Amino acid sequence: MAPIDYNKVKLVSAKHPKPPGVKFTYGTAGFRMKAELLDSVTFRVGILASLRSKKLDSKTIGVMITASHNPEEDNGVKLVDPYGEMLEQSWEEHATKLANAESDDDLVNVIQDIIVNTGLDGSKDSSVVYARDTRPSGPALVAAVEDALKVLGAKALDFGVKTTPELHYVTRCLNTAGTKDAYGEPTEEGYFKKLGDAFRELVEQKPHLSALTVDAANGVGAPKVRQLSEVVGKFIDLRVVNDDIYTKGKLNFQCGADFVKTQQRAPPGMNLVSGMRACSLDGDADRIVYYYADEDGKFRLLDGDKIAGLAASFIIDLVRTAGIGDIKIGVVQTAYANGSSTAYLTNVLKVPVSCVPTGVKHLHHEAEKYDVGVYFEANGHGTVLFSSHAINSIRSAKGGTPEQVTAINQLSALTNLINQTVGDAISDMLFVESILMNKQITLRQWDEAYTDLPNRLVKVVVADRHIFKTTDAERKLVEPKGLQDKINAIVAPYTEGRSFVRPSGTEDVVRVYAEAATRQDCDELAFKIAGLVFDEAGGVGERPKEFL
Ligand code: NG1
Ligand code: ZN
Repeated sequence: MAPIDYNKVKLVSAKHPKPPGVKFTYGTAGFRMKAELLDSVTFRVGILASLRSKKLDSKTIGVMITASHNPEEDNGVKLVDPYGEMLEQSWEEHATKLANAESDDDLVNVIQDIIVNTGLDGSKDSSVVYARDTRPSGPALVAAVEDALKVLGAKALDFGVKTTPELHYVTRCLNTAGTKDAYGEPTEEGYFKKLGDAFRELVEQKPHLSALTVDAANGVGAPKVRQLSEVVGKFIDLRVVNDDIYTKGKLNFQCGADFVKTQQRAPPGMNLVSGMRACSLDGDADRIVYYYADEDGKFRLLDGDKIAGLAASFIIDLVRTAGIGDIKIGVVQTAYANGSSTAYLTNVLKVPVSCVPTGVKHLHHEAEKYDVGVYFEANGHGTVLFSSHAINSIRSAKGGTPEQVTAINQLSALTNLINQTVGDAISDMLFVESILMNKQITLRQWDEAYTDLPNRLVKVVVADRHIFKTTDAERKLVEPKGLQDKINAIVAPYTEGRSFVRPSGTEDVVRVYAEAATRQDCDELAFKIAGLVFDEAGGVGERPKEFL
């Protein structure tokens, strides 16, 4: 317990000067940009983490240094709240103000404003746990966080090189240790043990499947999947590729979940042949997509929507077999979900589906409204949340028949296998594998649930993406005025046509999404809308040739 020494804060802050003229925004994934611009930001996020901890009775706050699927030269930093959730929204504004304070004096003023506005006691103890992915810029940014924690006298817990979901996990474990909600051992061993035990429970009696090739995006997932293999290797043969975390320039380059999803092809060099089972993680291992080649060698993607469908159908069956009534199951998607997936969930599984704006926090909050809330972004980020009502019902359920007992045990194992804090590629992979093993189905059989509508995502570079304002979970533009009517007119003639436009929260671009009944129609629609946006809303540079 000591008051904040503002003179010391200024002295240390002088070693982490803000690059003049740069405007930082705490977006959907924290701060994210070229790593060379992030030193002052990361220092200040360290300060904010300590303040947040002081505000929350000295609970431990998490800081993750990663830029996920972005190129290697980027980095980013975000805060994790005590139970592993994303930073509370009202604090995003404090983060942005701190990051944009031009001078050391301004910084102190902003800190004092935050203290007054939030009514926190600056002399309280604080505790922060931090981790980073494998980016070369990571260690220097960690040092900036450590400088901040030192000057504020915060307890600093270095969790080392970890996946983003591991950091969320450990934050929750640290804050629930010794309570009735204890989430697990606050160590990496504890994380793997929790997943491994639950996975064993789900698949122990089941015949094994063929090997799974895991593209680790040359990122932190590579060593972690290998560690996982030591725990679950008896049940599943994991073959890690794109595991080079040391050669400069390889992270996320022509590999990883984002590459596979956006390019709709396997990473070059993988040699995906018919019969092979494969998946790709992203650079911080919080996203996963599956894929295979059909009999003709054609690439087939099983993205986040497909995972949501598989997960929901499995859980619905288990709840039914277990005979646990009064459990409301729902699925949460964004506008990027393929129209066929929404139709499958609604018409075949007959499960309620909500659509929310892009960004994990929106999905997470909506999923909390269900007893079992399945949420996935099409890009492969997602998880399943179990409410305390669901967990209590599962724990207290007593099965009569052997089928009932098995279903109850499996549901119980799922509550441990699935990361309740955030989408987690490693946990999701084990979840998918356990379903496939239980059902004894191939990727192709999983894929047969429904056929994706052809879809395309196009980026448009504009002078100011902030002029784009959306409504209806980002499916309609309100501004620039009149643009939505023009989009509607272009979409109208296309069979099963759908398109929407929104500003990206992580890149300085506007995204255009389109889907339609055929690949040709879909591409035509996407490039017509992209052309419209470019022409009418301040397109910058040369008009891309493919725009119509
Ligand atoms: P933006 O850049 O706001 O579209 C992207 C992804 C999101 C989410 C965030 C955070 C798409 C179309 N968008 O957001 O789903 O994952 O990054 O990483 O995939
Ligand atoms: Zn990620």
